[in-house]
Amino acid sequence: MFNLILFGPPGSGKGTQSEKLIARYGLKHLSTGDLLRSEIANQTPLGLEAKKLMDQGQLVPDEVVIGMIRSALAANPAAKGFLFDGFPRTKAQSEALDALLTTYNAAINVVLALKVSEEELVKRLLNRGLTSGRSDDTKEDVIRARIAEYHAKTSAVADYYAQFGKVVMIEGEGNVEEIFGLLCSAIDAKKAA
Ligand code: B4P
Repeated sequence: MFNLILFGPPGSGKGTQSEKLIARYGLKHLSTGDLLRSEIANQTPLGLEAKKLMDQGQLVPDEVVIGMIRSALAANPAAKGFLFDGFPRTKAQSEALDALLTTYNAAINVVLALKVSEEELVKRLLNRGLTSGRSDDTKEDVIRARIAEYHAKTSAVADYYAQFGKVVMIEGEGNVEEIFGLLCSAIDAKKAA
């Protein structure tokens, strides 16, 4: 199995690049943001609770997202690898993911961390908010709160994986194809190592 984490702040291109990477490498895409939005669309109790937090730019509790990932791994026994998009977002989620993968005799092979300036993030997300129907993309104060959550809780994920030498920083500003090329080069180098 080849498992990768696409890491970065909100709006850094994780969702955009994930679509292209899964097509190239045949990985199963697991996006906790997409899983949560599907719960919201189905108006499940979990979705209704998650929406309140997401609309304020806050993270959903660790137990909830870890449970979703546990189920998704169990539901895809034939996957040749996973691309984790937007997960893990806290150190506790990182440790839980490592423990879960160990039960499948697997591990995270690489963490690709997209680097984008805060002004560019805000610009992209407000722009997406014009068409996406995502309520967390329409208000600048909510977008800034998401970025603050990222600095407070999520940037620790990169530190956690850096201690195992698994993090590769990728310049996340530029055109989508150029950035995709940088990501592919990093994956190919890791696979060849
Ligand atoms: P997510 O769904 O993960 O979304 P995101 O971080 O906002 O965006 P992403 O990074 O995927 O967007 P992309 O750049 O592709 O999270 C939403 C919320 O769910 C969180 O705030 C949280 O509340 C909750 N949540 C999710 N996972 C959780 C977890 N593990 N634990 C707790 N809570 C969790 O796209 C952004 C825009 O940029 C697009 O319009 C795109 O077209 C554009 N773009 C992309 N690349 C570009 C480029 N190179 N140049 C210009 N524009 C670009």
